[in-house]
Amino acid sequence: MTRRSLLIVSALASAASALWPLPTSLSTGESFLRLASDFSIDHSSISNPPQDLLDAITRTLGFLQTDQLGVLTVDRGASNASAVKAAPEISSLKLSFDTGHSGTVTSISDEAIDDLESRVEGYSLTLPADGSAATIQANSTLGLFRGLTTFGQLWYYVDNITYAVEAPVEITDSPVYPYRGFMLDTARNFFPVSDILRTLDAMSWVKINTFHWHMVDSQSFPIEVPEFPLISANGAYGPTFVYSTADVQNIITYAAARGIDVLPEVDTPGHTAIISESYPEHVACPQATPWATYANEPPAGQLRFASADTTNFTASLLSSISARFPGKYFSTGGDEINTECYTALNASGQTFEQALDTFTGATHGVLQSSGKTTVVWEEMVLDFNLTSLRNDTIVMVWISSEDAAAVASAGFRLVQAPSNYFYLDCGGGGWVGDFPSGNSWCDPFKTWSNAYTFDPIANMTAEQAAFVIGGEQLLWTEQSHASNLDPIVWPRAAASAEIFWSGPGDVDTALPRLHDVAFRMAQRGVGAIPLQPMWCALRPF
Ligand code: CP6
Repeated sequence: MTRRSLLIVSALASAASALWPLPTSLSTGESFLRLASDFSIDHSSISNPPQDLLDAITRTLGFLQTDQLGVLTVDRGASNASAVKAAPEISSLKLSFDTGHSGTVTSISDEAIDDLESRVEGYSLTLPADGSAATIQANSTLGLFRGLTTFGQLWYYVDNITYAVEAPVEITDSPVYPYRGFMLDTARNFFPVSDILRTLDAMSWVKINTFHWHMVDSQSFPIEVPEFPLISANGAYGPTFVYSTADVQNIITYAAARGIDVLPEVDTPGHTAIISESYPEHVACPQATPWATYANEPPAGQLRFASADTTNFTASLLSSISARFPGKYFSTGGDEINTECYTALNASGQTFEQALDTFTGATHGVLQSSGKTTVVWEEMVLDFNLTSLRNDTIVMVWISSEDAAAVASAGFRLVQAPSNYFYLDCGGGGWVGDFPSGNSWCDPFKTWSNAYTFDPIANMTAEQAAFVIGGEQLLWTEQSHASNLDPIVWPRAAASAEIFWSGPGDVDTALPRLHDVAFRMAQRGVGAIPLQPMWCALRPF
């Protein structure tokens, strides 16, 4: 037997094969268990359970009947029919708070949008082998929810039997990093709300807690802003390609009930050409040619950030949009600001950096005064010396993982979103005929295992590492929309979900577990792709 086949065989016989992300501490046995036909999840020790927790319980019970063997998956012990049939039955999972819990019950939704530092996501879980009740205990509603998610990964369903293969199970679990995200660009191509909701479900199954929503860009402005009605009327791809205020609310509520905070992004002052369709006075060099001189992607055009009027307009636009999001964080972008386009402004006497500093101070100021913490792309820290950038700003490192140390040294908390590991869209080598060649960020395609080898604190001192708050995989959507959303994202985006919950892992032992993630996603209605032919798991070589 090769080393590889040994790994696959041993993974089949290990409960760790089913869990993603791996818990902090896990012990398993080798006993089969079955769910009794009257199995229930007992929340009687929680007074006034919030509706979102009750709904999560209902969904968990549903998964126990949907995660059927037979598609994308392997035997998982089912062929041992006698062991399955003879297994002890468990009839209850008891949820309770830790003895230290305050007794004040909030909700998954309220806790999901708390400050990152205040979020409590840990839990402990036991699954005894003798059929006595399983338990999940946590110090928060969000923790109970994370525990339910893990519980749902312990079971398989076949021929009307729901069974587990490795009781007893004991888990104590909490995330290594507070920020675990996924970014979706809804400006290059539009995604119907239902596709976003399905993505949120899949995110929650791997304990991703932040939906970084890159809502708008130079190509389209699909968000309805009641105070600025022209902006989506003229800026969306069409009247049906707009997220209404009700749609946005629906997305926020759906996400929060699944432990996910929405981090909205309105990229400024670059990536804003589309605003010229509604407010031409605020956009410099619209449609300038050749576009490649004035922007990294067509069309050219960015906010006149040296203008006081444009600065006020932008502050007011950001304030209107941010008021509809209950979370604490708001991204103002700040990537790929074009200097040629700035020069074309002929701005009176101010340097690029002075103008950007004033603009940033004003736009961030209005967000901060309404209680938001601002988020920016790395250029705002590494390319300029902006005195107005408050030091509680969170910085997204994207150009290269090598830039993280410098951001940390500058004293900013950072999210790891490096294009060389975490960009999900790369592989086509460009999307429009004249896209610059040799685009090393985006080539080659990032496999799940490439993403999975990422070390969040590589080449950092302990002091720098303390600034890393987490990471995310990202989908820029020049080449995707609803038709290929699931397959381009899943299960690959689960790679960072595990790295930032559990810490870096081992690719060989991750593979069979990720195969299980893909299987469950497919069974639950998300079009995850297989990572290998089924043959590899059924007939280890
Ligand atoms: N759009 C915006 C993009 C990109 C960024 N910002 C991007 C840059 C390089 C690659 C992929 C995407 N399309 N607004 C960078 C943060 Cl390779």
